[in-house]
Amino acid sequence: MIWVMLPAFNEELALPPLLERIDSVLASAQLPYRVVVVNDGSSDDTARLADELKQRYPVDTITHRYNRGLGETARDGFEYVADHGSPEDIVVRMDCDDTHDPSYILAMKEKIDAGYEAVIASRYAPGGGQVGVDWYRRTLSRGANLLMKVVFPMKDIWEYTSGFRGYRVSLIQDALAIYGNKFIDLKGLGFTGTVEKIIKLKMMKARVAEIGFVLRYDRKPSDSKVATSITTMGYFVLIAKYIRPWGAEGKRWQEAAAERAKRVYADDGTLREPAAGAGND
Ligand SMILES: Nc1nc2c(ncn2[C@@H]2O[C@H](COP(=O)(O)OP(=O)(O)O)[C@@H](O)[C@H]2O)c(=O)[nH]1
Ligand SMILES: [Mg+2]
Repeated sequence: MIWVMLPAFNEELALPPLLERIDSVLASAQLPYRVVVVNDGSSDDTARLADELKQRYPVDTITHRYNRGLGETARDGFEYVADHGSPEDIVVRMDCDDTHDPSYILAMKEKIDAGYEAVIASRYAPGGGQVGVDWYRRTLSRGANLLMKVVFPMKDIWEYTSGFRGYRVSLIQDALAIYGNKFIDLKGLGFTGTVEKIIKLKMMKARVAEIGFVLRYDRKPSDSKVATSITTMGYFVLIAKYIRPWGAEGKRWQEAAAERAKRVYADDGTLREPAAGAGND
């Protein structure tokens, strides 16, 4: 099963065409799927449309009465999939603004089937790029990603900030077992939680791959909801907190993460199948 998780804040224009595209990609590949729309206190028609779309597509909804921001929205979506999914399922989190082409889900699945636990759709990987992003945001984003690469080096990973990623559900289940409510801890800081997640998965020694992806910002029908200044500040908080996880909690995380890596990976670094995800119930 493929779970597609969509954080949605005032996405009435993008949601219906995006669901149609997701269905056309996954149904024609004959992959069973469910979409989880996490409506984050939208003041437009997102809630009504999401309910209506349930009649045509396999959709579950989670609703925040008030806007809580992307961190809490993603957290609730991941917890939902961890609770309702099986360890061998895949969860893909993508933006709900129709700038992420769902056909990349197939390439993500291929990587996960080949033994990776997380796959990042990356503008900076071969074949990647972006259309319609202005010079200021391109530069800011490139700078932030290079900074993250220096501070939190990960082999072959160049895009730490991408919101378009796929994961084995067992990885998310294990991450929640280790970090609990602190899996995404930096909540009110714009998109910081997206980077935090990959840092925490890195601590678990998860095998992470990138695939080239073209961000189609020119397709975005609504304004951006990202506050770049808050997110930039968030990255510095992230560095201070996680360059070396501190204290008793940091030590406990590192031990649990290392124990998990030993359980899930064989000595040659490949996943032990099908044991991944077992043992956390
Ligand atoms: N920024 C922001 N995005 C939210 C919030 N709640 C949900 N989202 C969703 O998070 C995703 C990322 O936001 P988006 O506007 O696409 O950012 P951008 O593409 O980087 O400019 C979209 O799917 C939003 O609908 C929120 O409170 N703030
Ligand atoms: Mg977006």
